[in-house]
Amino acid sequence: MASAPASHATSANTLLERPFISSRPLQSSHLSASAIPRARSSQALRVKCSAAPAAAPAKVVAKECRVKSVRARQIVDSRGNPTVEVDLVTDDLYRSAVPSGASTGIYEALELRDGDKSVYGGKGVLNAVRNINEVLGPKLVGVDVRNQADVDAVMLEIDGTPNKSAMGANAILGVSLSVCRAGAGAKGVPLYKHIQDISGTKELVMPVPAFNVINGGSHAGNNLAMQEFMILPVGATSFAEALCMGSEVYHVLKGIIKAKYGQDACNVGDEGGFAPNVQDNREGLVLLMDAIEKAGYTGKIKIGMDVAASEFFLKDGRYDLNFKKQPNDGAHVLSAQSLCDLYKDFVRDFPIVSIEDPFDQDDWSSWASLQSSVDIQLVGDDLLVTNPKRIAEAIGKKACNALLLKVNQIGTVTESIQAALDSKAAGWGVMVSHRSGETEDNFIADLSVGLASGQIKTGAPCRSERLAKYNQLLRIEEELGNVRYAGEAFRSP
Ligand code: 2PG
Ligand code: MG
Repeated sequence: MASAPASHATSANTLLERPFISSRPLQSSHLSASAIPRARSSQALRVKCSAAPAAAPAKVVAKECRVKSVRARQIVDSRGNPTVEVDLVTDDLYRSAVPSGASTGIYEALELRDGDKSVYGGKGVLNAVRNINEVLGPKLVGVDVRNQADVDAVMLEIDGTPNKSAMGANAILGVSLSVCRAGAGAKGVPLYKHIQDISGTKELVMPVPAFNVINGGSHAGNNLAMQEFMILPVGATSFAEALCMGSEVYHVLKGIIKAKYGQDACNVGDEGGFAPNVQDNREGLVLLMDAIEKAGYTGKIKIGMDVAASEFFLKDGRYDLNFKKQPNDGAHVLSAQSLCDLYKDFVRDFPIVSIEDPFDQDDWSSWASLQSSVDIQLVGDDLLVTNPKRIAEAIGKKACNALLLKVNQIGTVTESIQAALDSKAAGWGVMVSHRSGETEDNFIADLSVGLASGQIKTGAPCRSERLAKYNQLLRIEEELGNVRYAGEAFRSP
């Protein structure tokens, strides 16, 4: 386990004396080394935690803003694999848990696993837990949780690596999420409101949910190569109505799949979608169309896909749409150009509004070629890994026009917000996303509202680790009352 160099204590300690500046939108400099606060006059800067921040609503119940303790433990996620949970205490307890992907991008920040094959198949996270309990946690005792960017910068400095491999992105993220929750608690505002403040978002907006109702790729034991077949109720008038529409289509789809392929085709994949054993990806789209029509929502529900093409990219630059059968006869291997043509056919024949990861994470020219020939949303997931540097590269190369925002790909709340802001500034869409391995943590629901991302994908309307997020969105919509639903404007709400 890595231990923190002595000099890092200075940065954490100066944070104890840093004034809280309310509603301070993030700047790109927040995570540079120069952004780490320097010691100033020790008297004047000490924060009064009982004082309400200037921009807070009148009814604020300001709470303790200093970290008293940070304690992590190993828990188990929706796939039965260990993950990190963090309890951060000020005068309340703020608990967060870290998600985990299966179709992970090679440029993601490092998820620290113990690797001891005799325990949890090597997937234990006890080293990440220890890094929190023995290194990060003790350094953060006394810091002001309202200064999210500064706290995250201190953790980055302690880690000291470009991909968070010393502490583990799972360790850093668990703490970062809890700091954000505690920041909201200290200000006496809901989490989405705190996120709105620190991101400088003008108006809160309810996102369009992208329900992943047919699972393939690395998330399901069927023959489908493409990973996610999603329905987006853009014609709803509220999030609650969108959830109702999604749930109704989901159940109609179940009936169609049962009638066509039998009962066992209704088993669900990692994200709660059905996993019928079909080979042809077009068939997945036809099933969605049938279900949407039978449920009476033609025109009101559009289609999205996550191809997760990095999973079936071959060394020779082609794509194997039968990658789950090994060895195979190569009959389903396509050139990048043929795959591009297939997408264009799909877009012509179906109401597809969004395609994620249509090509491999390094196949930049194929991305740019598709982007220049279709009008729909092209979402970078493995391509961008929620990393402001990869986003800048993609903007320059005109490779895509939307960000998939996954907090654990980058590892801090601050960098996640920065990724969203950079993407919006480029005129892109932003889809907040879960991981295929999830927990009951619902942070991303508040994140999507607080950032006004306009879109969220967090699986099918089925399985509690998915519904934890959708149900939180119902609560937020109820609490806000007269709030706008992104609807057709989901790409630029
Ligand atoms: C994706 C995600 C979430 P995973 O590819 O978008 O749906 O899957 O978490 O396995 O990367
Ligand atoms: Mg993806």
